[in-house]
Amino acid sequence: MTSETPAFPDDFLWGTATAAYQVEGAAAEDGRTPSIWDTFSHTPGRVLGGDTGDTACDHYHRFREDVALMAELGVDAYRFSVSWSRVQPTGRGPAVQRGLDFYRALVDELLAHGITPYLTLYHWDLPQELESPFHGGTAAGGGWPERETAYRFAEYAQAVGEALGDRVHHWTTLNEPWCSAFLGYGSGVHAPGRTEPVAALRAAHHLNLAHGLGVQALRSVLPKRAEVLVSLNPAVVRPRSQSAEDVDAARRIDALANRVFAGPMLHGRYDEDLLADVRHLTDWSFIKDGDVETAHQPLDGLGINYYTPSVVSAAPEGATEVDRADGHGNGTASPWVGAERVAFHQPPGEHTAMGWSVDPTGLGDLLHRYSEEAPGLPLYITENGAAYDDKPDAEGRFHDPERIAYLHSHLDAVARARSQGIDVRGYFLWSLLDNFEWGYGYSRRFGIVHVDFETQQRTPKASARWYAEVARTGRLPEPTAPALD
Ligand code: IFM
Repeated sequence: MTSETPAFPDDFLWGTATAAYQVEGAAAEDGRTPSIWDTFSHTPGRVLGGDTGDTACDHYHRFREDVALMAELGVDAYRFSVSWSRVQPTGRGPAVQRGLDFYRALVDELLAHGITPYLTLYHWDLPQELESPFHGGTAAGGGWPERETAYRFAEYAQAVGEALGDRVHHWTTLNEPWCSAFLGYGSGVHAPGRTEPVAALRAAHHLNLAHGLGVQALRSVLPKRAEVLVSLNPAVVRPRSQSAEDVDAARRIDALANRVFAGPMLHGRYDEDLLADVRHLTDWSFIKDGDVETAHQPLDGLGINYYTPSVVSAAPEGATEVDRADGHGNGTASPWVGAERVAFHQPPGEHTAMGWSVDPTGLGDLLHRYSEEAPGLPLYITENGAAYDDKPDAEGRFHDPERIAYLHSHLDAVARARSQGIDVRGYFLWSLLDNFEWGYGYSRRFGIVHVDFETQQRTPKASARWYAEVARTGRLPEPTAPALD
């Protein structure tokens, strides 16, 4: 029998999270121009069911209702992202007031309800103008594989910092740069949908550079007390066996999933084995003198997004098809550039509607790993949660016991890591609302609040009530669904 979950301290931060393209809608309002996700989702065959973020949860118009929902839950913080092309429609130049007004109003509404804003600058929605300009703009384009995009990001960071720095004190540069680089330019299951291995590596480097330049830009305009983070989605990579081949497969994936970002950002270096693994693809000459030093900026916290671990092995000799059960969409190209002959295996046991195995030990492992890798750096879980196929009962209520069990087991792992001395300061549940789940459209529901995408009606699920109790008491109630009215 396991011991009782340790309690969380009073100052532990309880939050919920969303991202601009997944919830805002209002895609063409108030001067916003398309991002790469608008273009991608409007391209037939890219997103399940042809779904787009045109309307999403209509958060742009309903944010006051959504903030009121958060206030009812009693959460301390809201993690949201800014749509770059709402603020800088051409991806460059001075910020547009109408775009900023929305975020200012959102932040003021949060503050009025005692909810602390955690602002993420980039959650995957690059202005289309910076990828392949189609508004007759002057941008060179090329997206993240091009160095210029990192400079554009720094300019954007500074503009948003100047506009909102008086009221937002918690900033995140990038969310999950691995997805931007390797799903966007490697497997192509995310926007902009390119399948160019070298471009994916170049993108990874320029995201590292953008992060560093972005931190510098923010620090130059924000008050001293402001905190700057980055949110990574480190993979928990487990070899299927202890054979030398499988252990090496895990090492390769660890390099491409984790160390490619944590190396420069946290340690100011790219590891030799990572560089060597893909030397047949690139000589890495796009890394210029001083880049890794720029990427290595002092941070006030590390955001960790965790959902599921990966089990890998070396692909058997002679196999023509490599198992791509890596939980990242059904693309035929591999996101694991230079490590295409690594097979991914579905761990046994329970799975969420994403097909991701439920394994809270992975979260504990990550917390231990990063507290050792980055001693002294406070950790935040900036995303964790689960998609399930929630259906209403006869009265229209949503009972989601699997999600409650998922949250319970993962929060238990966080509490135990804390009790072992790991400095985890907050937890942001993904997600406040059912929303646009990228290549899966609206078919996967991560919210603790159900959204009817026809009527935009919000209905808190049983998990919302359960989480409210966690946030109120700092303790984990039994993982049984609370009664719904
Ligand atoms: O919905 C996404 C989010 O945008 C980034 N992290 C993973 C979530 C679930 O797939």
